[in-house]
Amino acid sequence: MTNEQRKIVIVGHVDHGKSTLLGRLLMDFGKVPQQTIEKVRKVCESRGVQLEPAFFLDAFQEEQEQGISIDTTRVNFEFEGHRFLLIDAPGHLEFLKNMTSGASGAETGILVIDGHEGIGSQTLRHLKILGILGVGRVVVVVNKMDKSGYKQARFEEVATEIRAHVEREGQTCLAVVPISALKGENLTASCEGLSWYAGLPLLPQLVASTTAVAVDDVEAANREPLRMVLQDVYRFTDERFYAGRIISGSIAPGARVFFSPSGKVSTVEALETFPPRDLQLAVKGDSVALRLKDQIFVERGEIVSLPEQTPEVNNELQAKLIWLNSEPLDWAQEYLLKVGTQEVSCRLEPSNMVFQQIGNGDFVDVIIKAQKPICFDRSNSRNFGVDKFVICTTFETVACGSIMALTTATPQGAQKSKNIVVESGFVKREEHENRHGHKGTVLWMTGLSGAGKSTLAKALERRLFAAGFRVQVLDGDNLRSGICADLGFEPEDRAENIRRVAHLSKLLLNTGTIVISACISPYEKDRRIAKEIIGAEDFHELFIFCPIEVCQSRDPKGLYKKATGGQISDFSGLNAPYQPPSNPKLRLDSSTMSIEAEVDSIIAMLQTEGIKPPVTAVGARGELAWKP
Ligand code: ADX
Repeated sequence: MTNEQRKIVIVGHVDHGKSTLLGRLLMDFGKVPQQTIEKVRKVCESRGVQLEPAFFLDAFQEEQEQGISIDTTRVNFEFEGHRFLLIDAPGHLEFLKNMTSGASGAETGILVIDGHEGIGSQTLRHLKILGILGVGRVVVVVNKMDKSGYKQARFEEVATEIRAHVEREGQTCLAVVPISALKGENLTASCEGLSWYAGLPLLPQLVASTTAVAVDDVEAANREPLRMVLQDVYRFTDERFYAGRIISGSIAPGARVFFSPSGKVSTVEALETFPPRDLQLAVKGDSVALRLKDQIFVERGEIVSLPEQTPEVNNELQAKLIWLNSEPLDWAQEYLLKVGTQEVSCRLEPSNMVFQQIGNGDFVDVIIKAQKPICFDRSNSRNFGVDKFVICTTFETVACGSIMALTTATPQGAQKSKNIVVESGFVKREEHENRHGHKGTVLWMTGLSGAGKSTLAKALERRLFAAGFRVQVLDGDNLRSGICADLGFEPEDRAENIRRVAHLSKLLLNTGTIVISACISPYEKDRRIAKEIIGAEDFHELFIFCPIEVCQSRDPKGLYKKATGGQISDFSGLNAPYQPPSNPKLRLDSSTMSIEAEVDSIIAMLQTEGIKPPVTAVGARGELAWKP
């Protein structure tokens, strides 16, 4: 039997048939003993009621109350060898209050709508619940098609309307499927009434739209980024113990750990537990205390991660929030923001700047302005870490939600003078490109200091130059001795550095040049802004990877030595974050690849992007230098 399953969250009003659908799936495909089904059937008969799928679910709930453990909020079933776990997400406030405690781990959600009644405020509420749970992909089920006479026009009407709503919420509508849960129609196969429907029935559609993940795959869980929330630091005699709970990934003695937001680093010497036992690996859910090689000063609230997979740090975040208090949200009030074990004062601002009244149970997109930087992860399909939060007053929890993204100051927003009129009509990029006989583009390298960005940039520049390309390297150190000489290494200065490099890249790109930018660019947010400035089509992110130990042993400029000796603060990878790109165009490991092989991979990538060297006056391209 496969050890994989597909996790799906299901939302929708009970009256719209969510229970009927869950009951039906449990009855038809669940691993429920026949005798249990028979028992329920008999009870129904004795009471003179017909066995309806929803009732079947209720009967289980009753049994559950009597101590038989069938959890109706997590329905397991199997269809054609595919295992499913449907997680029921109720719409009530109690459930939503608890949601910050754990992630569903589901990427896809099912939204059940009564096709007869159509979309109501409840439907939109359920859609927003999916949003807040970080479930971005939705399969909509239009139920009770039997009741609405299997009318195609009615279905299309509901489908068009719901697709628009899903998009407006920033989610993806994977499919809209007409069904009758009561009759079990179009779950596995179409039926006569729905012969006009061209799509897949619900279960094959779910197989097609979702990916199976291994159940209890310890290795996979270990591959998740480490996130440990620090609860306390205990001192016994001379030693400090850093106690907390692991909410993602795993940790073992010998691991190098990074504390955010303080930026402190150390190595784990041992994992201590109470009562004491010999623990060589602590995983998600474990509460442990770390004994570290160094006695570092950090406080409750910090997040422990690996140095190459740090959480983000910012004091402004964008979030989806549900208000959970009878007192409406007060936009002028100061609240307490809690993320993991971090607590910080904050104010809320509506993302759309429309300060409307937000009452109990209302959803709203907000910008959270915290008084000091906090660490967090973004809520996404694989929501692994510190991506949920609660908002409190001194007395109670008043809201909870998911962190969606960082706020980015738009380039226009950063403009000081309002009296600027942008000129147009200059020689166009295509004209430059036509003259030079090749296209321009930007190769944006990112990686730790000492990873080999500058070395690779020089070798690549040579090869491209020999092949006849116009090429320009923008090297971090060199720019910082000129155009960026006023900047340091605090997050704000790095952001400004990267903004300038991005604008320089864009200017050069407009002359049809191949731009090679070689800056650490450690923050994902800054690289994202660079991508926006340059344009996604021309922004090729190259992750020049190298284990920090190797960078440290290379230490070409002696900076690692200085940083570990305490002479440099904010040093990327040591006492300042390096956030590796999650989806780079190329990842080159400079600790295992030769420079030639790295250049070859970049050239091969450019070739697949349709970038060719120019034809020279004698009619040949600079192919020799160009071919990988
Ligand atoms: S970035 O973070 O803003 O992209 P950039 O690439 O321009 O950095 O500059 C990094 C270079 O500055 C490094 O190669 C290193 O030589 C030097 N440097 C000096 N201090 C630091 C520091 N605190 N962190 C990182 N690099 C530093």
